[in-house]
Amino acid sequence: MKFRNLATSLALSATLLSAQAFAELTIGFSQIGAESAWRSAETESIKSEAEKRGYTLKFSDAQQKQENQIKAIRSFIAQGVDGIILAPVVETGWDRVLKEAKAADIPVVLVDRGIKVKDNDLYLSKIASDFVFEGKLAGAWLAQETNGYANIVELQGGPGAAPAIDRKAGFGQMVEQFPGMEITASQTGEWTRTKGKEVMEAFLKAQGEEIDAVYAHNDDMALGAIQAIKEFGLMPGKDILVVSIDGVKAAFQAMVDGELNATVDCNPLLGPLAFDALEMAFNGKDVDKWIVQKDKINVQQDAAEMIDSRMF
Ligand code: GZL
Repeated sequence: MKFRNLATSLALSATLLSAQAFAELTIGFSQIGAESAWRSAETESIKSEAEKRGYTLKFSDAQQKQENQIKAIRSFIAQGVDGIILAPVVETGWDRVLKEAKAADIPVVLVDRGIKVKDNDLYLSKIASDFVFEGKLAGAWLAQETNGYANIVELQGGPGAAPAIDRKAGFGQMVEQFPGMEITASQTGEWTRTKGKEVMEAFLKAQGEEIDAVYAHNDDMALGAIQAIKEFGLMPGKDILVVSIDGVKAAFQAMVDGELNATVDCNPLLGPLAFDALEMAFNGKDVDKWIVQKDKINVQQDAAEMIDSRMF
């Protein structure tokens, strides 16, 4: 059923509408891949919520490639899905395929990352954290922890990804307030433990004990860096402070072990919000353009009492 017709019919006969009507709907979900524990938790949240609400979910794993996401969206359009959920791997290059979805009256909800398009009407809503704020929280914590004096190496997320761009910007805006803090090296670790370890090994080879802290755009890269620091013969969390973002359970364990100092929350459990947004659109209701997730920082001293209640 086409989106506009569906909205009209639902608006006219909302009283007759039963939950059953939604259960007949099909949603396409274009996921980036499975590069991190955070990403896997998000995938599970969306799959389990679709099952709980009785939707048919068509899932596509893009293996980190935008062209695969664009192919998946075109396939969803050809199959006549009722809605699309997109986790966009990078910020740009979406205008054309989203115009095709709009022409087919298929609403698109962005989860966990934003995009830059000429017309923001090309997507219904973005359900994501404020990554600039997350970077600022990490920078503020490190400034306080080091009294504003630190040589910092940075493990960036994937090139062109909104969280990588904004987490770098937010952290940099905070750190530049302190003349004694300097980012001495910054390179992508591609969101993964393996690449994060590899890049940290190179940083250690070049700068060794000059490094006071590492800032990683996600926990998986931080955990790889921790391994590299240990193999280099230094103590992560003590000789080199480690601060990251995501708040996954493995990061809390690293804080319990004294090897990670702090991690900023970033909620991956976006399934309920994504389907709520689509259902509001199906009912002809307005949806906020950005449904922002509130984040906070988690520190080592609280990790032991918090770890068992972590949801991802
Ligand atoms: C953030 C999300 C990022 C996570 C990483 O919303 O896009 O991608 O921080 C993941 O762990 O790879």
